[in-house]
Amino acid sequence: VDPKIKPLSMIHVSIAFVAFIVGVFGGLLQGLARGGMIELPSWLGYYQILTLHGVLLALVFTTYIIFGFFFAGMSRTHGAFSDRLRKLGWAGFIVLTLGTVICAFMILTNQASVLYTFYTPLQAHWLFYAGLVLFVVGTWLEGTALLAHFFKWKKANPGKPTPLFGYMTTATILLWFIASIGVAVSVLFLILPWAMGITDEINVVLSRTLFWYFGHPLVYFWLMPAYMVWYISIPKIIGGRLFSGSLAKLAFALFLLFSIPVGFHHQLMEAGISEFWKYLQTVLTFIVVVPSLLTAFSIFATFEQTGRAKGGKGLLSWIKKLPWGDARFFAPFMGMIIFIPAGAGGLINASFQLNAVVHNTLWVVGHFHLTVGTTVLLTFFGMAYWLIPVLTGRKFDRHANRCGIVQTWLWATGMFLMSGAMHLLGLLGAPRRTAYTTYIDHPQALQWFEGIFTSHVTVAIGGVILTAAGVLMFYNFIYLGFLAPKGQTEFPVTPDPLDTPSTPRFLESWKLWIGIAIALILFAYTIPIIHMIIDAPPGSPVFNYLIQ
Ligand code: HAS
Repeated sequence: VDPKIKPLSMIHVSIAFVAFIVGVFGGLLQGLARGGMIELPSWLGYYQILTLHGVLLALVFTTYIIFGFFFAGMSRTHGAFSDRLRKLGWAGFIVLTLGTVICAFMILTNQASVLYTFYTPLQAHWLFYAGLVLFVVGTWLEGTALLAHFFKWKKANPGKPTPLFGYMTTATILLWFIASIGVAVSVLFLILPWAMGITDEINVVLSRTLFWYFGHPLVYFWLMPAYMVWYISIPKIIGGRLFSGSLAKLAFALFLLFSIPVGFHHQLMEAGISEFWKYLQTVLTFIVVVPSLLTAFSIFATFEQTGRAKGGKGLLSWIKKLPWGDARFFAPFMGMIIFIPAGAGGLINASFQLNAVVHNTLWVVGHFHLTVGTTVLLTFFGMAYWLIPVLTGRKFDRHANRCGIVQTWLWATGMFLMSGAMHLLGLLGAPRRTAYTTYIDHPQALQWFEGIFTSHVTVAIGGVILTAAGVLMFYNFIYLGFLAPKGQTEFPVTPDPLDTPSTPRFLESWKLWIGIAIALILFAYTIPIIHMIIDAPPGSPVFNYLIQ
């Protein structure tokens, strides 16, 4: 990794872990309060803590660690950044951080307790939304630096197959750019004017639709970098090579196409969108599962290929040849295993009728604690075990490894209890996002929630174990960043897959992928959005003023 980019990458990772530990304690307080085990002091609101927890972990931790990873990885695989692009990266970081600080301040002072989806008609102080705008603009600047670095490499290496890291970073950043336009339009044209008192009403269904146009690809913005660790780093860590580069590139191209025109699957229970468009986006949702299935196949094949090359025989005994004692492998592996039930839960959510059972219940909270909270986070932890020492010139030694293995077991156990109980409670009808934990003392509801596993207490116990795991992870960050012995650590990158020279040319055609992505978005969204604008009560959002 280019020494000049290391400080930029490390400052991203450091802010990510500071946000992480504060977010973890926010989660603990919130879980204990919801379980009825503590009462929050009068100056601290349930929804305030819930917003802090969601924003710090789902938005701040993920975004910072992803950009830290991208800057380091792009310099490792595509050479050093030019001074100009590095400065652009720093400029983006400053804007992003200014936005983060403003948002955090508004949440901490209870002026933005609107949860991480900032759903209207909940309203925050306008400064919170201004902070969000800066946050997004910061990521655009950083993303531009990364894309420019990639296309500079392409220009200097005509005809060469693109290294996987650059291909996947580009797909992820393009996805982010296209998706974040939705939230930018919603905040700038609908929410900010309303929060500032310029308009006195807001088109709720339109603002939520623009949010989910962004919100669903957001989850793939978290998942794709985790998949990059699986595709690019894990094969090297286990001593093998990735099974197929073409398949990996195809999976990322498919994510770019299909992860945006699916936002309605978060709004299946909402009025104001006709059934046809909901159905269409449900079908597209089932298509976006395909790249994850391709990934499951590729990674399993990589494991088997490597295990057999190391002498593993028989149907399954090659599994023994994988490095089970290495936390850099074990943490992401646990993430993969947990993604199997987590993904199945996603398919249940996406099924139109079943969504009626689970929507707005604790089931959904269980779903995203397994997906982003376990699969993605355990993968990022596994990545941190080598990325931090790479950036600080230290060694991932036995002590750090042991902590990593214990951390993984603790995190997985805590999540099993917490998310498992959340799923079951959700099926029994326990609502999400509510401080009314006694259900107005309704005897039957309380009876349902008094099982061993179907209990808010189990959720809280899981939360306590997760907090211990979070503290251990933060300790590992401090240890690897500042205390571990000095030395060389490798940024693991798979040797080129054997099919690299025969990668189909069309996979590298970004214009084609962007064109199809835009066509699909226009198809899935144009007519419903026109309806939302025409059917809205006159005088609500700025858009309506414009068309009258
Ligand atoms: Fe989701 C709600 C549907 C994936 C995150 N999701 C959420 C929310 C979040 C979230 C945060 O359709 C809540 C938003 C809110 O606050 O309201 N989700 C899906 C579907 C998928 C899916 C179809 N979600 C994710 C991922 C997330 C995430 C990934 C974060 C990173 N989700 C929904 C729906 C809702 C929803 C509805 C709305 C619910 C409602 O009503 O509110 C799919 O992408 C899942 C596909 C995945 C698979 C699994 C593949 C397995 C793999 C592992 C392989 C293992 C190996 C190891 C290789 C089919 C890749 C094997 C080795 C051995 C040796 C054994």
